[in-house]
Amino acid sequence: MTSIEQYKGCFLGLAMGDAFAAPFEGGPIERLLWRAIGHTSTGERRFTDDTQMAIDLTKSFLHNHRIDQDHLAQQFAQSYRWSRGYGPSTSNLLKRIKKGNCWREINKKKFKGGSFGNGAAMRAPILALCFPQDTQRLLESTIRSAEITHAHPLGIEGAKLIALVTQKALAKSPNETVLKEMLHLCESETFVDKTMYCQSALRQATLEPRTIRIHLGNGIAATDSCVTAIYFALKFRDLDFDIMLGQIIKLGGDTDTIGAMAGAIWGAFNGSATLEPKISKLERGQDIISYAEQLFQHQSL
Ligand code: F2R
Ligand code: MG
Ligand code: MG
Ligand code: MG
Repeated sequence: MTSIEQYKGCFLGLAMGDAFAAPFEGGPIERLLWRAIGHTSTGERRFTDDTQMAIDLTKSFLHNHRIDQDHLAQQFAQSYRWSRGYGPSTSNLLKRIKKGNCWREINKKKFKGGSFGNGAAMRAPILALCFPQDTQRLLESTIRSAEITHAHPLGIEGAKLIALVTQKALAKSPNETVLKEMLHLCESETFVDKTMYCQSALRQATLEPRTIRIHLGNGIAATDSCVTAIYFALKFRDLDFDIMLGQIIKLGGDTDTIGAMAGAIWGAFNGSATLEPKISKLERGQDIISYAEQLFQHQSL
């Protein structure tokens, strides 16, 4: 039986992985900017687009009891602030929805077939909190959430993998079972290859950052970050959150998003006991706990 602590651990792990690794995302310019705007006026670490979209997804689900794409698109757009560090294509899309454009008419325009960034995957752990038991509903809802901003098949596939692994983490499934189910779900050669690499890497000592960058990736594309995050979460599932995040920070690249996805899965396995003492360092930490509690209570409706 999944516990309230696992729900809180999952949401806090996502927000803390995001906020605590955000200062290390990208190159020198991004890091300099985040140094200037990365704290609240009361000194907490600000979260980025990853957590904001997870909150939006939570609010929309709690309001509709399902994934209503039009409502969710409006929720994303109304929360948009440039200072959360959204990806360029998502940023453009949300600004246009805010001006009254319909998401269905513009979400495939910038890139033919839609974005394959990791923006749909970074909010996907929340869908496992919405649908902790029913895998088919989980995957259908993940597609509906992803389609708004990340209609490209690889953007959707990454999101489905993160949602599935979070659901398996809530059930405390063994790593081998998780990897088998991932392979069953994979549709593209890239995700199959990376999942198989992850499977063999988990049998070895922790890989060097350079090796992970080469074989699994550390970039903003779903194919360069989702399996990377899953590797960290499965490797560190019985170990310390801060040690895992330290390794993700050493990897560089899209640290906030790899931190958010790995953090959420880690928290779904381990619960919130070691994360809650750190909430005073996190922007809106108490709100994050409250959203996790509301999602937990929603299961019994
Ligand atoms: N944007 C950032 N980080 C930079 C700034 C961070 C700094 N802390 C600050 O605040 O200033 N992070 C965010 O972007 C990443 C991806 O998010 P998302 O929503 O997936 O972005 P987007 O724009 O949809 O896609 C990202 C880029 O990928 C390339 N791309 C995507 N689909 C493509 C396609 N079909 N064909 C060609 N290229 C494609 C484009 O370059 C997109 O701009 C997350 O890390 C989030 O945290
Ligand atoms: Mg971000
Ligand atoms: Mg298959
Ligand atoms: Mg990022």
